[in-house]
Amino acid sequence: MVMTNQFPVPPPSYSAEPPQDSQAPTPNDTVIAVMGITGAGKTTFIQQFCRQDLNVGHGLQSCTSKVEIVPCVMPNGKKIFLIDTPGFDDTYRSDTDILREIADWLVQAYQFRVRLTGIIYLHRIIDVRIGGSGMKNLRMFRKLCGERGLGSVVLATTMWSLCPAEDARRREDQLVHQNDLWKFLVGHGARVFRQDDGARSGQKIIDYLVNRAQPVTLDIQREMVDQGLKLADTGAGKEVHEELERLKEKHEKEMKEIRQEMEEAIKEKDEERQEELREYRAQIDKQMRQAAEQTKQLEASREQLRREMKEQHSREIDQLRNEVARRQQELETTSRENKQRYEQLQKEVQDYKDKVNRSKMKEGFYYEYKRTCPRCRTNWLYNEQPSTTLYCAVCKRNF
Ligand SMILES: Nc1nc2c(ncn2[C@@H]2O[C@H](COP(=O)(O)OP(=O)(O)OP(=O)(O)O)[C@@H](O)[C@H]2O)c(=O)[nH]1
Ligand SMILES: [Mg+2]
Repeated sequence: MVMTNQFPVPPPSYSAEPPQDSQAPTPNDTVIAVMGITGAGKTTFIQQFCRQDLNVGHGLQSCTSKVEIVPCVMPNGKKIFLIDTPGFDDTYRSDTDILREIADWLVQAYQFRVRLTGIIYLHRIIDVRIGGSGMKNLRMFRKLCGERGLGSVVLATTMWSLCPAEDARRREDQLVHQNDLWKFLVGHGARVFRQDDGARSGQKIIDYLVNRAQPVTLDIQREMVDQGLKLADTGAGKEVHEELERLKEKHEKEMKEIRQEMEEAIKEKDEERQEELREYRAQIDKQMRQAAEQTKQLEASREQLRREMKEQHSREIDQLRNEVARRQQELETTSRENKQRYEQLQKEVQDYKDKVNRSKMKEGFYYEYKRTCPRCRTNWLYNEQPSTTLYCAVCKRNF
């Protein structure tokens, strides 16, 4: 069972919402968040423990688009909660959306005194270099966590079976020793593991965090709850905000170029070029409006964020409920139609059986052939057409 963000025991000092799901994490539970770039293997990692089908991606697009709370029972019977998170640079959602989703969950958890036992940051060892997306995820991860909680962080590499061991070891070494990669995190207490043996290596990671048992408060939780900062003023928020500013500058530059090119196209009476530029301008205009909307959304305080996320989640839950209702209806219609078809087929089978019987009854009639002995005039009856010769038992001779 996958839950949405709900917490059961509101602490007296906060005006949080009432509990809605008794299975949601409580302050005494072990809760571990799994983060990393899209396709790093977060959902696969979690699926190994929870014995249920989660949404594992098989294409190039991002798969997990929401924070999902997955209760898992470990082989030793201990129940823990693993938190699946969407990566930044998602195919379908903006970084602002992802940050709002993650920040809202973390802030709520902190308000309900549910603290993370640890965070696992996954990285694909098959990646030859860490591209823009990987760097962004790493930066966001650092900003969300801050320095103080890094002792409860595990940096783990996945997909060892997909590349030569020598290459993998070299890349791992580079990750650990390169300044802009994991060096800082490792230097502040993060531990490096290999997720190279499915549930077994995964279990070692979980055991390490559980045994360490040092719940962590992340920077984003301190910033938004203890310091009352708006999302845009948190470290992670600033990171996204800066990128939106860079995007804005890029858009403005593009608009300026479009205007210049448009003037030339008008001068040259180049209608085709003008049309192309109009379409391009409409596209940039749309992107500018979306970026402005995202900048506005970053301005949310934690209360405002909670309100908006609550509305968003309740819309999403409504949509999911509608989907359930639609499929339920389809199931009932199919089952009704199948029942009708079943009954119809049953009737047809019976009809055919009756026909067989009736046909057999047709064959059940017999015709009596009567032949008379030409000599003694005795009448003889036959079920089947008698042969041309007639034997008369009275005369004891053939005719
Ligand atoms: N060989 C191998 N494949 C893996 C491993 N981990 C994940 N995969 C595969 O990688 C693909 C992506 O895995 P996911 O678990 O969906 O990745 P994710 O991090 O949840 O991705 P998003 O939900 O998009 O953020 C899937 O096809 C998995 O089967 C691993 O350790 N080894
Ligand atoms: Mg996933």
